[in-house]
Amino acid sequence: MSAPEVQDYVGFDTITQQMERKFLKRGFNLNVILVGESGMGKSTLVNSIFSTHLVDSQGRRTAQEVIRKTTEISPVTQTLEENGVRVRLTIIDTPGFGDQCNNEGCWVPVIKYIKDQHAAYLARELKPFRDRIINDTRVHACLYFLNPGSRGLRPLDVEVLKRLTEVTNVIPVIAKSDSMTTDERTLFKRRVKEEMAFHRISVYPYACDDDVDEDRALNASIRDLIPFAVVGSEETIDVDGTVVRGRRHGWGVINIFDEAHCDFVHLRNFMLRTHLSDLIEVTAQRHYEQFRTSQLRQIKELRDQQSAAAAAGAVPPGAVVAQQQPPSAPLPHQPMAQA
Ligand SMILES: Nc1nc2c(ncn2[C@@H]2O[C@H](COP(=O)(O)OP(=O)(O)O)[C@@H](O)[C@H]2O)c(=O)[nH]1
Ligand SMILES: [Mg+2]
Repeated sequence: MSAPEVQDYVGFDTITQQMERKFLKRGFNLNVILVGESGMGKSTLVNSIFSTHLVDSQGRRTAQEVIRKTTEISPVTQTLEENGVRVRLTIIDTPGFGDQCNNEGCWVPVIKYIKDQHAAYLARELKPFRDRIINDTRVHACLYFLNPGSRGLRPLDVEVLKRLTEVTNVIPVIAKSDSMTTDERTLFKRRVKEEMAFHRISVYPYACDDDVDEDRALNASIRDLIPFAVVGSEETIDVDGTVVRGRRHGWGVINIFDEAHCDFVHLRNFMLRTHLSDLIEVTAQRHYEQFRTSQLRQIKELRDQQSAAAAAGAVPPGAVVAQQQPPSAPLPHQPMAQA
């Protein structure tokens, strides 16, 4: 009797295709928060980055704006599509940030919003019967707009950036950089880098995540560009028969896609082409993980205190019953009601 034919090829190398198919079917969420004074070109920049890929609920491409005037922290979700890949993009605008005479505490609602999303995710994760897929509203990136009129980081920027970098991936940009000369831009970038180093503000991408030489080289070139000097425009202009997206000045046209004019293309490639999945991954592994650990530790400490008090007979029996509940309800950071 002959031996059965041995099939050497098993086929587990198709795992990448299997994962890709699953990933494409599910799609994914990208949540970006905009922080900066009003009039800094936040909405214009976001529309410049994303608008050409917007599709409406029927799957049609639309040229509609992502977002316009804002009076409160307002997330707006749109669907983007490219070659069959769908991204649910949520832009969270923060209105008039730092516009007041007294800006003390103006960052509080922004930080609260970001932590609320972490808390909501944790609460859903800790439910006894978890949803198979948790809708991810965690903020993956914060575009922080620096005023081109300032000579570097203002005290308010330092305060806000210190707090923001603790909870999310911050990408600083110099707003309306067409208002600066190239020398001013270079000087501004250098100052901002020095000040961030001095105040120990670490923005995305983080040096500790440079796993392989390839990442190291790419991330070094990105760190060199940071803060990205951007120019936004929603207008297309005809320049000698070529249509460009840009801004017309008396002396000529700024083409926002021209690397010699600004860093717009670098920022867009960085966010969407090279670091999109890393932004999402780092959010889960670094920022959310830190939040989760601190929340669960606080819950444990609270329970230990209650147990100690109960053992000493200082807590009435009702309180001991509360302590036996699952940890989903008593999160120390309570999220706002979710839509
Ligand atoms: N010079 C210049 N003006 C810009 C730029 N981006 C936007 N603007 C203009 O600045 C004004 C405010 O822009 P907007 O995007 O609404 O600012 P937001 O309040 O930060 O969202 C508009 O008139 C824009 O046309 C830019 O990069 N350079
Ligand atoms: Mg706006």
